[in-house]
Amino acid sequence: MAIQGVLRPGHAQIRVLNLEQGVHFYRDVLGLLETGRDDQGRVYFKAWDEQDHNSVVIREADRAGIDFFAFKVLDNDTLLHFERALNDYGLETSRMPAGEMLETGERVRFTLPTGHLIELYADKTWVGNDSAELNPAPWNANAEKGIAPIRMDHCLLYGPDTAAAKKILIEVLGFQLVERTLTPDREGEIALWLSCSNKAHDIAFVEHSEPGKLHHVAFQLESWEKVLRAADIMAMNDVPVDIGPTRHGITRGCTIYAWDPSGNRFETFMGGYQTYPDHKPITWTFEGLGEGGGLDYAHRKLHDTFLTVVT
Ligand code: M3P
Ligand code: FE
Repeated sequence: MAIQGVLRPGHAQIRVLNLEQGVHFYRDVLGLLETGRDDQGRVYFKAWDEQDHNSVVIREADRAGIDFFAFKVLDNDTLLHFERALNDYGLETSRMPAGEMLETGERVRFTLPTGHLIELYADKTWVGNDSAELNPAPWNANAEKGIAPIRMDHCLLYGPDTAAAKKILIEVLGFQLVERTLTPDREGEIALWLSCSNKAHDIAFVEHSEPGKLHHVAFQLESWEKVLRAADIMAMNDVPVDIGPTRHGITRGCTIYAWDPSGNRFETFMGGYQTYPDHKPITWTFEGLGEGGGLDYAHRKLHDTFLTVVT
């Protein structure tokens, strides 16, 4: 088995200002499947082709944003290994008990220097994707409801000291740096794209003075046609679009950035390339992010909202 350690993004808990409006958006417009509600009032969703019980959890609160972002790890030995490695590195961790989130095992939590709460867990109930276990069809009716992404794919987080967060993800959790954008003086890094797999990224950061901020949670689609169909569905449902449909130069993802009814940005995208542990990181200058097309290759500009609108 080649993929070990941290397997993939597992769940994101997102705050919404109105729960039923949030449910309508995530279930009926984005097209996630509702998989449960708990006694804290949280609503759980999964994308149609995900196998585990949940990947997006929403909670009503008086401000939007992200409560935590989690990665699934291989097994419980791996979870214990990372817990100890984080502690040895000097980071405090705590454990959330099994069942605190529906159908989810114990979670190890820690806070990155950027102010983001990150969780690791090994167990979540397998529910499958509603396809036959024997000789399955390539898709089923769930793949056509709303925008219907395949999976929750990655997030982009804004906060201070992204250099320290990068060090933890690389040195403790085994991520690799795939792309980066330099600061205008080229002395430091203003943005980082990191992978725990061979996706172009599983998590990304932009340097920002306020801690714990969310830029977007991203959802993967199968094709450019489906990205354009997503744009149609957004328009039909009055979803405010930020950028796109276009392509990012960075990661090469073909994308739309848009906002949920609470102002949390989300991304629907397809493509991007595969990375491998022997690849070297790609570097962009600050001008490259804007005029060089890193953010928006078609329009080659740094949209104002990119650096200023976060939740
Ligand atoms: C993504 C992605 C920028 C590139 C962003 C890339 C902000 O969000 O999913 O590929 O330059
Ligand atoms: Fe993204």
